[in-house]
Amino acid sequence: MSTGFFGDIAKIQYEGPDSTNPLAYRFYNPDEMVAGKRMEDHLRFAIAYWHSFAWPGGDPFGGQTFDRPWFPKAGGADTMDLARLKADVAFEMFSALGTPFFCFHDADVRPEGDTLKESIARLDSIGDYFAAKMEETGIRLLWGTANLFSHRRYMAGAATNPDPDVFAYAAATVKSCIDVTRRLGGANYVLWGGREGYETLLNTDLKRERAQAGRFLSMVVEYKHRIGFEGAILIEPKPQEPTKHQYDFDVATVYGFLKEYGLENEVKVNIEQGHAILAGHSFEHELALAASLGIFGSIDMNRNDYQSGWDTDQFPNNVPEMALAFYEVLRAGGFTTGGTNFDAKLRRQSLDPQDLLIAHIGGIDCCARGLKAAARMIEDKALSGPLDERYAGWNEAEAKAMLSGERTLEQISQRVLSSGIEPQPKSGRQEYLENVVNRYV
Ligand code: XUL
Ligand code: CO
Repeated sequence: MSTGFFGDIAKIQYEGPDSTNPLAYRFYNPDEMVAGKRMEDHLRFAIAYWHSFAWPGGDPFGGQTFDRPWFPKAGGADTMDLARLKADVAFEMFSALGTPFFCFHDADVRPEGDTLKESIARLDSIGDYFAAKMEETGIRLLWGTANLFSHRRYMAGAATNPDPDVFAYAAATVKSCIDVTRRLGGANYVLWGGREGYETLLNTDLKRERAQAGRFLSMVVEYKHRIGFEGAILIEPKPQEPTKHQYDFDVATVYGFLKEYGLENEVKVNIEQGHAILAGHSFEHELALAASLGIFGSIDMNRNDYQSGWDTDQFPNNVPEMALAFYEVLRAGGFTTGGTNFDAKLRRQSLDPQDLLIAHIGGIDCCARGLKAAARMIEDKALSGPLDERYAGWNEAEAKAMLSGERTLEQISQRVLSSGIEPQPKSGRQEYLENVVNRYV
């Protein structure tokens, strides 16, 4: 039985690029083959529970703007009945959009209990409720995660808290979230360290806190193996916000951290577009680096405002950016356990139920266009051809010998001096390449 929240909605259909129907896909056609694979299997879209169903529309200057039937009434209690209504509406939206996956934090889906025991019992009960809906609709869980940042107990961090009781509470919470993720067949488990960082070194022992984080992550990995959870463990880098300095700043920092604790073959990254921007990188830089380090896992899709300097979590609407992002995803061999999670929220004035659908439809179409452009660039070797040419000198025997360890610095010096090598600068052709990309988008 429908909740009626979205009115009379039917499943969103693909109508092609000429459609002007705001409730239709113009580019996302799940069964269409792109580079040998169905579009749905390439993109593996997921809807983030928190932004669409748990966030009330607040900002630092004002509270709730959204009026949702599953939000507690002013002064009223949050209840399991409301949590189930929220789940009913969420699955109605997943089904209408035809997106194959969803993602959630514990705190998104159940009201906090008076004790951890009660919170976990509620999470397990909603887990059962999800299981029935997943069975009925075929919708799957891309990843589960724990909210270790909203409650005041986490104000000084979770794993990196100066208080070992908070570390323990966070460990017990993560265990419960991995358990429910495994029970629901989740493809991954994510750790985003929103408060794993610090505001000031005046009250922070950085070395100790990083070691705490290392032990915490090691325990998560050990537990995963002990219970036979087959999903990937993913860290989601972010440089700051809410903390001033976050320990898992970007992909490179996370890789160094994983190496330090011997976890580089156990843990991958969930890269978010907006977090990459906050770190002063482009999304494609973070994707390419993760792929080159062998830790590319999944993506959180959104767009940040380029002026405000905040994590604005807007729906993606820039096709050239998506084309370059999916170009890196395809070059990395595509997703295995990962997918494209819309970690994106409406603007707080977008009050209507339809706004939720329209935002996701636009974001999905933008990614689909980007993917198709990326696949064509790869097929035509539009960028890889010129790239191969640029590095062609390295195919020569002498060049190979320099990299393989067969030459010493002295031998190379001798060859350069005796043959009088004078390197000839060649154009990097950036504008030409930018024009090539624009042909495809
Ligand atoms: C916060 C963020 C989180 C993580 C999951 O910036 O991206 O929503 O994706 O905790
Ligand atoms: Co995210």
